[in-house]
This record gives sequence, C-alpha cells and structure tokens, in this order.
Amino acid sequence: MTALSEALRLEPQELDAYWLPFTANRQFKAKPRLFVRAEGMYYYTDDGRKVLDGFSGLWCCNAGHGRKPIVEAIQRQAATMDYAPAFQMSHPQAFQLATRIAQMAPEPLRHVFFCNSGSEAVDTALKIALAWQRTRGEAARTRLIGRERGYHGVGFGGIAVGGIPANRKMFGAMLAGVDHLPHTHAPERNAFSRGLPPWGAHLADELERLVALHDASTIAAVIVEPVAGSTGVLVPPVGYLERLREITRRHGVLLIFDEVITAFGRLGGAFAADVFKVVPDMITFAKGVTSGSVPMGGVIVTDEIYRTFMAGPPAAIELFHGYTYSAHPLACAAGLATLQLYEDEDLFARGARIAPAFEKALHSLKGEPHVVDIRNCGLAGAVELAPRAGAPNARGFETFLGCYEKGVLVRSAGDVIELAPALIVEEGQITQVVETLREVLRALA
Ligand code: PXG
Repeated sequence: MTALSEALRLEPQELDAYWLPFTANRQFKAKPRLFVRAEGMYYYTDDGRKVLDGFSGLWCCNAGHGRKPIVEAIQRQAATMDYAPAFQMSHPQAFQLATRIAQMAPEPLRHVFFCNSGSEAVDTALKIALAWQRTRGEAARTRLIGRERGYHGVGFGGIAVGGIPANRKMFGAMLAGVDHLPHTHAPERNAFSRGLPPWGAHLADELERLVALHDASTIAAVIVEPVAGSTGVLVPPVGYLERLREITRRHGVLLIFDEVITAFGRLGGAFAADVFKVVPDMITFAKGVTSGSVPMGGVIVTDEIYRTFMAGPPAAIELFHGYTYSAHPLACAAGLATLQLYEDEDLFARGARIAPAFEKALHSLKGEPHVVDIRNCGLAGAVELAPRAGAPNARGFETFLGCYEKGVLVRSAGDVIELAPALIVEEGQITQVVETLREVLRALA
C-alpha cells in the first residue's frame, strides 16, 4: 500500500457522518469503495488497486484524470485570486471562458450564463425560458414540457420536467403546468441498433398533441436530452430531433437541449447540436466543461433571447437570477485549460475516431447471458440486462460490483450498464472494459 492510501484509510466509525447521494448508504458503508488518486484512464483505490475508468468518473472527466494543464491552471488561479463577487463584479476569465464557449457553440447561440452544476443549469434554463416569454409579451406561456425517462438533475424544476419516477415520487407536486412527451425507447423495434435507431421519428409528433391540448399560447419551452444519458443511453431515432425543432419553432415554443452529458466530445463533436445538426434555442452544459475537475455548469442562449432581455432601462438588472459561485475563478481557469486541452489534442475528433471500435466491441456482447439490448452513440454506450425475476436492478448492481472487483469502473442504472470512457481511451482499454463485462456477465446468476 502506498503512503497516500495508508493516510486516507478510514476507520469504520469515520464512515457514518457522510450521507452519500444516490447510494445505498448502509450497503456502501458495510464495504466501502474509495478512490484516493486518479491519473489518465485510471483510478487508484484506498487498498492500492488500479481501476480502469470506463465511465469518465460520472460522465464528466472527458479529458482523462489529473491532466497537467488543467491541474496547473487551477493551482495558479487558487494562488492568484480565490474568489471574485459574482454580482455587480466579475473577473477576466469569466468573459474569456464565455467567449470561448460561445465560439464553440453553433450559431446563433452566443451568450453564456454560468452556474455550478447540471441541475442548476437546467433550472436556470427553465427560468430564462419563462422570463423570456414574459419579457417578449407572452406572459401566458408558463407551461414546460419534458419527456418520460428524461433526467434533468435534481432541482425542483429538473425533477418536474424529468421523467424518472423514483426521482419524483417522494417530492410532492413539484412545478405546476408541466407535461411530458413519451420517451423514445422501443426495444421491440430498435433492439441492438448501432447509433441512431431507425424507428420512432413520429414520436416527436406527440408534441403536436400536447400543443393541441394546452394551446401553444400557454407553452414556454420543451426540454430534452439529445441522447438521454442516465436512463440508459437512449439514442434519438433518425429524424426525431429535427421534427421537435420544426414543431417548437412553428409554435413559438423554445427548444432546450440538456447537453450536460452530450457536450464536450461525448458524441464526437463539441455539442450534440453540432453532431445532429439541430440547433436549439438554449443548451445546458456542465460536467465536461472542466473535465470534471471543478464544479461548473451553464446555459448558452441565442442572441435573440439575450437581446430581448437587454431592451429595458440600462441601469436595471435584467434577470433576477444567479449564484454566489457563478463563474467561480477556479472553475473558469479549469474550463479555459480544459477547452484548450480538447483543442490541442483534438480530443473531440479523437473520440469520434475511436467510437467505431467502441461500437464494435460493445455489440460483441450480443448473445452473452442476460443481454437484451445494446445501444451506443459516440463514446456513450449501454448494455441492457433482463431483470432477475423478483429482484429488479440486482443484476445491474452485481455487474457493476463484479467489474469493480476485476479492476474496471462501469455504472449501473437499474439493470442497464452504462459506459462512457474518456476521449483519450485506447482501443486496448476498450477491449479490457468489454472483456471484463463479458466475464462478469457469464458468471452472473
Ligand atoms: N442534466 C443531465 C442531462 C444530466 O445527465 C444533470 C442534468 C444534473 O447534473 P448535476 O451536475 O446537477 O448532477 C445530469 C447529471 C448516470 C449519472 O449515472 C448521470 C448524471 C449524474 C450522475 C450520474 O447516468 N447526470
């Protein structure tokens, strides 16, 4: 064991105070899984093991771990200026990073509002949508439309438009005036599709039904993930996003792409909007903007949205919204260094180049025990398992544990195994992830 891992070893009583998010706490504390170091494609555990990261942390460390230019930028910034007030004051890197992100985003998305997580980005986008409709004289447009199986973080706005029952049912009425599109998961038609599934574009027409029901004059915005990530990598059917774009535009409804997972190289481009060539009115981002190194999120809006807010008296605050840590100096420094690293190493193109090998390896699991579907897009992949009779989610969790014990980090969402390696992943490492998964599946009851 290294000196570092020895120093970080916890006693059982030290595990109690921390309430872990989205985790079975008692199960975890009975046998904790602790990482103490990370470098490149690997994590190192408190008991001295090396674990290949098949999930970029949690969909976020797209440039790999401990990348020197990012680390040094954070160190420099921490030593130079820890914090600058976010309201009525700012600092140069906030403008530099916003400019950089706006330049990367498709036209006419040109202005960036910063926050600190995907959840905050989503709630910010929903609030901007409502405020924008009101500011342009459409105050009756208060309805928000999400999608079944959508994940938009855990704020009240995000769970209201989200469509994951477990994330919603404990938390009361949430937001009023929310409706949902049907999800696009159709295994009976699309199982084992590679990339975009062929069937289901017409599911976007359900939006016409909602518009007919509520009337366009009451609807502010539609929010969807271009590829739904946390519900198990649901890739949009061919033509689906185009249709959503056409319908929203025709009815004066804003289209928000939640790109918290899909932005910054995951699908082979800067944004899913580029990859799919469908441009929404707002994009939410987080995770990959700093390669997971410092919390940061944000919303990119069109020039038209921004200009509408800028039309009032110049001395008046245009939007009563923001966070103490909006554009935090450490996050901005990390973001600037991360985007530079993506460019210097041409990492989005690298991800796109290795994606076919990832697809091929992943789909080689077809026919293995329990596997009922495999889905992929860019460097996002999912292997869906049949639930064990009477014990849903058990197979997924046991697969995650089995892989972890064999030195590979994957993620289980119920009985779906999710994969999302960093953009620096080598083919041999993809093979290791997939072969470990194969071995675990063959041993699984
Ligand atoms: N929107 C989307 C599309 C996300 O995927 C959020 C918002 C919320 O981001 P924050 O930073 O508030 O967590 C997310 C987060 C998984 C997994 O296993 C997915 C997320 C987070 C953790 C795990 O798929 N997505």
